[in-house]
Amino acid sequence: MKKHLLFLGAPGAGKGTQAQCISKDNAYLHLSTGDLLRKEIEMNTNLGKKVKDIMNNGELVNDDLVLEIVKKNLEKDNKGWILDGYPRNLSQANSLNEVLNKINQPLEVVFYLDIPEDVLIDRLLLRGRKDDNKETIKTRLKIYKDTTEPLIQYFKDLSLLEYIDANRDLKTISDDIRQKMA
Ligand code: B4P
Repeated sequence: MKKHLLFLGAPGAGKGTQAQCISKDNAYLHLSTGDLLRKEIEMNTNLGKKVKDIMNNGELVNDDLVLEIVKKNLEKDNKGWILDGYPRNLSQANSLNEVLNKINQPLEVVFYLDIPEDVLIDRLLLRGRKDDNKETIKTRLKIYKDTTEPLIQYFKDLSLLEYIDANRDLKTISDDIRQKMA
């Protein structure tokens, strides 16, 4: 059973939803950079104050800030982990690689949740989080295409990529992921 997983996909593809479900099953650490950053905003920490406007505009938070959070959390004792929403660009992917080499916990599989754009826009508008409005979604999708999408080829070249059709019901998707984790 694979225990070092990464979920990749456009905003609203369902990375958080699936990562939560799979991490619960296996008592893995669910490391969502989006959730961790939102927590900092909620607690009004210095970091939270720095990232609030950036996130509400749908832009990416500074690489070094996110890396700090990821490192701190990966050091926690765990049975396995799921990275959700990290890395989001090539520089973050390289930093992650260095961190994982140091702790000797190599990535075993990357699940790429693929979904048509119109479906994810509808999903996000329905969810209605602060950054789920038409204007911000447009920004997030553009950043995704420009900076995150190249990671699909990056992980494919490393033979880590598993394609998941994310335009199905929740259970069918999780069953597919579980099967590919075995
Ligand atoms: P994230 O928190 O990562 O959120 P996301 O990409 O919008 O959503 P996700 O794909 O997890 O979708 P979800 O399961 O919730 O990022 C938010 C912001 O944080 C970024 O814009 C950025 O500013 C910042 N950030 C995060 N990581 C960063 C990093 N590494 N570097 C820099 N900045 C970073 O699903 C969406 C909706 O669809 C939900 O309502 C869900 O219920 C529904 N849904 C899911 N699966 C479904 C299905 N199969 N059928 C029907 N509905 C479904």
